Amino acid sequence: MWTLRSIFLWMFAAGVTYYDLRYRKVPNRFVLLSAAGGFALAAAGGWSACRAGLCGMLLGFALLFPAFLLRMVGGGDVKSLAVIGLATGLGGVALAMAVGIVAGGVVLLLMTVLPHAAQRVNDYRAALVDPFQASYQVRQALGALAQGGLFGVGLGQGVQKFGALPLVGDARATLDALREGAAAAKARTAAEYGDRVESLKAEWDAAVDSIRAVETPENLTQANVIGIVNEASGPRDVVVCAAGGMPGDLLKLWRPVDPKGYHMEYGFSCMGYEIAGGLGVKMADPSRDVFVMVGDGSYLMLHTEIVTSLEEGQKIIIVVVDNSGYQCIRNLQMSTGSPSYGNELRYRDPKTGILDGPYIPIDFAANAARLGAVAIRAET
Ligand SMILES: Cc1ncc(C[n+]2csc(CCOP(=O)(O)OP(=O)(O)O)c2C)c(N)n1
Ligand SMILES: [Mg+2]
Repeated sequence: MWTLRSIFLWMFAAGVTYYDLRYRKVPNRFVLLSAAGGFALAAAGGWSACRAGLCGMLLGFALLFPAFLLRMVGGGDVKSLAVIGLATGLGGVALAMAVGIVAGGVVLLLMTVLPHAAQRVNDYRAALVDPFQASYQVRQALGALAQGGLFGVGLGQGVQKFGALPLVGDARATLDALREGAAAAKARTAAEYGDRVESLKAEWDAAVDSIRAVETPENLTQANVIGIVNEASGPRDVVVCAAGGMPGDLLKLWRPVDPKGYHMEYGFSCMGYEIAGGLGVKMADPSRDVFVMVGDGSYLMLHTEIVTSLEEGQKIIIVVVDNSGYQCIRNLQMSTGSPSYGNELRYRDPKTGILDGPYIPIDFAANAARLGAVAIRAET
């Protein structure tokens, strides 16, 4: 039968269950509010009910407090039994305690006969302490739920990455908030971590220097060209690139100074973007020199915006690195077990019937000059 008291007890039990599962603790505010409700229920029954309630509360507290001191139960358990006692008196506490013991016994029994289930419970409990090892999945699941309510943020829209805390928000606003928060908290990188980053950076800088250094001027590598162009550019100038082997090499070897000095179309890595994109970059800020780094393959795909740049009177500096074809794709092709085929700019050999004749000597400087550009050929 529904009485005020039973409704109160059910609501209290639901609240405790919710807080315990969600936050693993029962907040004091909730306990105090419930205690006030329990006391009101007792007081409504007159002085004797009030006395019974207070006795129930004391008994509830006394029964579990030693177990709390022995770390067998949590503080929330003690407080909850005290509130139940307040609302129900001595008999209610005894009943709640008996039910609790039986339920605990059943759980213990289940954990003994189903050890893998027990393992999962332990993993869940450990998830916040040790997010890796066996608790990894649980931690990830909690992360997935964290921002999206009970159903998470949705299939395929997870925000967690290995070893990271998920955070959803507008990237710029979130970074600002993090920066302010870190400054307010006076957060500092651990000294050992900073030292490690510094030594790795020094190691990397030395590697870049040696890879960029020209050893055989008559046979420049792409890395050499990147180094030479980088040295020739000013700190505010912009390098533009999109496809081929160059973006990967630029990422490793170019040293940008200005935040706007490095413009890569590496979302789609679309061949042909380079010169047209470089013109756009130049028009966006004519005060900067723009260095378009482009492979011969990409140049062949789209170079006619040279004419547009002349039309618009916008100077762009185009550096074509000619290696006779789609060499990065040829590398991929051969690294997956295929013989070299169709990726180099070669004549078809009538004897073999395939494109394995001599390289086609393409005069890119002449091509650009014929379009009206000032063209310089670097013989290497
Ligand atoms: C429009 C377009 N088609 C095809 C590709 C695939 N693709 C990526 S790099 C590349 C070859 C680029 O040749 P090149 O510009 O000479 O650079 P290299 O590989 O020689 O460094 C190809 C075909 C692409 N990225 N974009
Ligand atoms: Mg090429």
